[in-house]
Formats: sequence, C-alpha cells, structure tokens
Amino acid sequence: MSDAPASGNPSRCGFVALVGAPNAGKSTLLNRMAGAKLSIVSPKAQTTRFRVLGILLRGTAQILLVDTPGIFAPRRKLDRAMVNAAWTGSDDADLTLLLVDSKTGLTDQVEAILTRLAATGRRLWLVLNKVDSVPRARLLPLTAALSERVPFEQVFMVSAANGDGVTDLLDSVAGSVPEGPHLYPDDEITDLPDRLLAAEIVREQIFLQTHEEVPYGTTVETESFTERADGSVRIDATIYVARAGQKAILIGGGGARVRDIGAKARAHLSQLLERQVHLFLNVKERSGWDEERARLRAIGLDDPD
Ligand SMILES: Nc1nc2c(ncn2[C@@H]2O[C@H](COP(=O)(O)OP(=O)(O)OP(=O)(O)O)[C@@H](O)[C@H]2O)c(=O)[nH]1
Ligand SMILES: [Mg+2]
Repeated sequence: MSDAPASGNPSRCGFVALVGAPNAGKSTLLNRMAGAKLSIVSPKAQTTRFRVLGILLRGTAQILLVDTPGIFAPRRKLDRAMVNAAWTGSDDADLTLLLVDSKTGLTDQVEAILTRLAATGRRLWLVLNKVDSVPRARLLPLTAALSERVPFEQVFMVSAANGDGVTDLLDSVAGSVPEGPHLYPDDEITDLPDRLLAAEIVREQIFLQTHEEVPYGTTVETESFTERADGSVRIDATIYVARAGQKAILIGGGGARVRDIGAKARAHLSQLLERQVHLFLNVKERSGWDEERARLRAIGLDDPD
C-alpha cells in the first residue's frame, strides 16, 4: 500500500546530481529546491567541499538531490578529493543537472566539464542559472553553444536566488526519477549530521568574512557536541589554518574577527537547530592539513591518491 498512493501515480525515487563549475549556484539551488538551508553558500569559488544530500518529497516522488563541490583543475590533495567527490556524485546519479552561470557562460572550466560529461553518455539536463542577472537575449545563443557540445535531454532557465523557474524544474525532476520505493524516510531532509552542519556554518562565516588565501587555508572540525539538561547544546569546534599569518588574520585585533565569526555562526546555528547554542571556537595552526588524509576524512572526503 505504501508504494501505491491513492492517486494511482507510481512511487518514484532517484538520485539527481547538481554539478558545475565553482560558483555556478549549485548550493543556492539545492537550498531553494529543498526549501531549507542544507549547504553553505558564499560569493567565493570552491565553497562546497563535499557532497550534501537534500531529500525532497514532491507528489509521489522522493528526489535525492546531491549538491557537489565545483569542478576545477585541482592541485592540493584537498582539491583533488573535492573534485573526485563531485564526479562520484554524478556517476552515482540517475540524472545529472549541469548548472551553468549564464553570466559567465561557456568558460574553459565549463568546456572541460562538458567534454567529460559527453564521454559518460549519462542522462543530462542543462540548467542555466542566474537568469536574473543577464539580458534574456543572451540565453538562447548560450543554450545553443552548450547544446552543440553535449545533447541535453532538457534545458531549464532558472534563478536560484529568486526562485524563477525552480517550480517547473522540480516538477520535471519529480516526473523523471525512476519508479521505485523511497530510499529514505519521507520526513528527513538531509543526511548531514548536526556536528558536520555546525562545522560548515562556521566555515561559511570564514568564507564570508575573510579573503584571499585565508578561507582556502582553513578547515573546521567539531570536537564535541553536547546536549545540556536545559535543552541547549554546547559545541566546541577547531579551526585549522595552514599558516601563522592566517591565524593572526582569523583571530583579528583583540580577537575581534573570530568573535564575530563565532557570534554570527552561533546565531545561525541556533536558528537551524531550533535551540540555544553555546559555541566555542579554537584556532590552531597546522601546516599541511590540506594534504592530510585524517583532515579530509573528518569532512567525509576520501583520499584521492
Ligand atoms: N544573481 C544571482 N546570484 C546567484 C544565483 N544563484 C547563486 N547566486 C550567487 O552565486 C554565488 C555562488 O553561489 P553558491 O551557491 O555558493 O555556488 P556553488 O556553485 O555552490 O559554488 P561552489 O560550492 O564554490 O562550487 C553566491 O554569491 C550566490 O548568492 C542566482 O540565481 N542569481
Ligand atoms: Mg556550493
């Protein structure tokens, strides 16, 4: 009975990967489609470092939407692990949505992604994002140029920022995932553990409040996450930085920067976890963390080598 809803529509369920160049708006679109903040967003490239699952219910369909790190030419072990995670997300999916920033268009990065996607022969849809920020006349030539390289089953034009076109995309995705039973409980919205969410919300503030190499030289790990008798939660997190100079910037004069990062992350976390949060941040210098397997494993990334 549970797989045969009253409407007569069959139960559907499938993995749908969001892939694209860094900064295309993948995480913004995941959050918009899920109607919840699941993945962190910043104006800087390479914000997302691991796959984030959004579990969406639409009619009789369960859409398992996977946000992935942006795909770029990786150098550090961390970067290679991020890009591997993105390709694995696409390889494991029933359907891949290639997200392209319509403002930056067909860049070398997008070209390289298209080449690799074309070789997989997998189901592929094109989603042009940020249509709020370009003249409409630019969209058709861009679609034509992209479609020349890869045969897309369908093309959508959306604004993840203001929601334009997103309902249409959701309905189409819901209708096209394979028939089958739901793989996750329908009342779950993600598989992201609260400890990892806490570390990510701190990292989001670092991406928003620091610049140049500092955000890229930083990783955040939750050391302890303790529920208190009064219903509040105490979170202790370590911010690892690659160099002493980065530590000084992150701490700021008189500790002002890290205090602000902590205050904003705490407020945001209280809202997401729906309870009072006590957040304690500790900044540690650890050169070479971005080549360390244990640091990658802490954020759920596999060693790429
Ligand atoms: N104008 C406009 N900006 C957008 C839209 N979608 C996302 N953005 C902005 O684009 C920037 C990058 O968004 P993200 O969602 O972090 O992009 P991403 O593809 O997940 O980036 P990585 O995780 O680094 O690969 C942010 O500043 C967003 O606010 C959109 O539809 N319109
Ligand atoms: Mg992202």
